[in-house]
Amino acid sequence: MTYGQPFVGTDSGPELLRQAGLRKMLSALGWRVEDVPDLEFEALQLSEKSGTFEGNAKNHKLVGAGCEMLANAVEKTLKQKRFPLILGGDHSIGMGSLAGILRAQPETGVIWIDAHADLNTPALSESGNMHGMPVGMLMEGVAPDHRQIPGLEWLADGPRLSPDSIVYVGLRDVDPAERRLIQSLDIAAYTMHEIDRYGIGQVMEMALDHLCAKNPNRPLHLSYDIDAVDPVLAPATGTTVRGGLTFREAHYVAEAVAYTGNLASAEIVELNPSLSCGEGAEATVELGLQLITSFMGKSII
Ligand code: 5AB
Ligand code: MN
Ligand code: MN
Ligand code: MN
Repeated sequence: MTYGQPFVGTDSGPELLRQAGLRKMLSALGWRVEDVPDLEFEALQLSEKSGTFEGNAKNHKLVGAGCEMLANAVEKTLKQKRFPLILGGDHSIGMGSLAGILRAQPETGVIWIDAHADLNTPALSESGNMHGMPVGMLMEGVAPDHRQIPGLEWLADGPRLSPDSIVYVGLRDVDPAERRLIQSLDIAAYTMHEIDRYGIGQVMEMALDHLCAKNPNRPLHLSYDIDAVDPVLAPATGTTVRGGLTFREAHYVAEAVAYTGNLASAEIVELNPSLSCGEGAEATVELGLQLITSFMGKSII
């Protein structure tokens, strides 16, 4: 998926992670792996805005078609008691992942690691880029009427994410409308400021506690946007923001989530090797692979 944002190349993430040895690494950790082929949804024409909805959502038909396929695949995988490891692609795919997860396991808690809140909707977004909308499109009290948005009609009657079922870690570039929603809905957000103030250890403890205090066995979904990591370490992504997670902070987040034993699904998104030449691209893919290794359960000793 690249249609949720303006740059070409985000869709090569999965192939580069495979080439970098993802399958072998997962097998070495003890996973039995089925590598399903990439989802094909591009038979549709690139769409200009159609429908009567308020605001802007670029490529809504294509993004909607891809997300619908992903939602079905994720729901099926979870119902088979298997672990969907979702490779992006830009973060608009989060809509598909969340929709499928909520259908299979509505009690899921979501950990959103990102420089951005991705809480926009077509009416709120200034860019119209759908990679900034995956959380907003699924959240109770925020989501628009999907019946008005061609390509997204399938989302109209699905379960919604409750504002207390998500925690953000790593935020540092939040739009004014998103900030108002985070405040009014009282969403747990650990920005870079809290990470500086409390340290990543305490932040992850608070974040996981927020999701799991009432239900220690709650299934968790990790959505890892590589732009959460500092652009010095992860330059090959479309929306870099300075002042991000360090190498160890980025890994600590993944390790802390793995140590809960509750991780039920995960996605890594926004790798775009074509946006950085040579070493930067390779380093970003390598970092992505290492982060996957950490949240899929690599133990340090
Ligand atoms: B990403 C912005 N809030 O809506 C918007 O990379 C950026 O998936 C969205 O986190 C970034 O266009 C989306 C300005
Ligand atoms: Mn994102
Ligand atoms: Mn982001
Ligand atoms: Mn991005």
